[in-house]
Amino acid sequence: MANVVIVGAQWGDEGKGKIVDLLTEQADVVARFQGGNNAGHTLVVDGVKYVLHLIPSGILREGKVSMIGNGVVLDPGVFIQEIDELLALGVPVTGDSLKLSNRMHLIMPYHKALDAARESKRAGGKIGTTGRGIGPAYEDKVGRRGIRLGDLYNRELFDAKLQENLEFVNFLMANYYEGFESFDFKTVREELLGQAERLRQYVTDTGPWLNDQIDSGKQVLFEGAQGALLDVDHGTYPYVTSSVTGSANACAGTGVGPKRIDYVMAICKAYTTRVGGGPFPTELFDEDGKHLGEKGHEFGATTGRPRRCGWLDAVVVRHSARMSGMDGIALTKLDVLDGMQTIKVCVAYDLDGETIDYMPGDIEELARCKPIYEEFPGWSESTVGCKDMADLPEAARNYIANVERLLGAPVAILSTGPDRNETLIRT
Ligand code: 2SA
Ligand code: MG
Repeated sequence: MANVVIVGAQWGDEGKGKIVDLLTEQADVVARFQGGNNAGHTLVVDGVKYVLHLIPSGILREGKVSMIGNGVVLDPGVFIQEIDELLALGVPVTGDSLKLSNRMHLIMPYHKALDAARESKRAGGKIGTTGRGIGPAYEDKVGRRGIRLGDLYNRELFDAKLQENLEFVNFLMANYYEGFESFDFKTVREELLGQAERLRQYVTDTGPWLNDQIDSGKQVLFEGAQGALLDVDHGTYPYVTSSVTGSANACAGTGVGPKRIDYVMAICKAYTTRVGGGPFPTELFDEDGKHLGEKGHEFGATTGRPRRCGWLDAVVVRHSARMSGMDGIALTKLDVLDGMQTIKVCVAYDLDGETIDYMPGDIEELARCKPIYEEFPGWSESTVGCKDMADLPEAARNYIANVERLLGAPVAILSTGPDRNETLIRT
């Protein structure tokens, strides 16, 4: 009987989707609380592959309610397409199985243009955003000019907000960013109002609804997107996404209090990857890095970009444990390490000759950090599909015990392949 938050402990792509899918079995409601369609989960269920960007994977299980909370930013066009794809695969998506917060902010067509425009103007290091308009949509939210999903059902309010926003955006596009289109009020308005009709059946005030669910004894799984190091406050700023990715946002992003949360499960890949710019102390440029990328199929589910790969970094994961709490770890993609002679885990950094065991807040200091490793013997056997600790090679068990020691939390779940069944659950 527990409400569980799932968060990524690294830079995203830890394999959260699969673990969420697994834990959904015990949940009644699966709720997303931040991010938007910059997330992407690839799920394999009975050999059928599903790629989901916004809708919680709970939608694939009968009798579960999927909820998208106020903290998410919603691209209505992308969302409708996702619904249509699920319907085409025979997955029912109804007002009973899917709830969208009326307080959720919309990603407007101009947010996508602004995302590209901002990247084009950045001097020096590009963020390498997913280009989905996430940052500009959150900017407008915090700037108190954002358009919310519920606004679509109040024509006068919507028209007035759209008018005001377009005036500003078109001025910016014409006078500050060159080569970007301007937006026509009527075109944008009609597109949005058409989408509003498709979405109407799902929209509700999800905060009170979710609290009622919990009051009546229902169990909620809070599904985080991205990872701790992409957190706008505690991540590698400015190389982050524009939302709080830590577990605390499960509350703010859905409208429940912190005492409702019983357990935080951090998803951690047995190595590290990152997409986009920014420091990454354990990044590898050698054969080992190539092995991880190829064997791990490390390409972004959202943009298809190749991910940067490196060894597991315990300094990173301990940082995320501090900001999110970490009752248990789901260690994913262990099988990708199969066949490697030596496996390394970063345990501290060398910063200008000094050993430190934390992540510096200064991005330039972090960029100068050199990893200090502990090394563990690898194993040649395959761990794919392993369901019992006793069936794992001795060296793999030794590696896991050391991971627990270095990360400071128990490995509760071990993922040994992409399929729902390729999972080892420790009790
Ligand atoms: P944005 O588009 O403004 O959020 O981009 C800002 C930075 O955040 C990075 N970013 C990501 N990095 C890895 N995975 C992401 N999403 C996962 C996926 C989903 C997940 O599979 O696509 O794991 O939950 C993701 N989203 C944003 C981006 O590369 C920029 O560095
Ligand atoms: Mg992913």
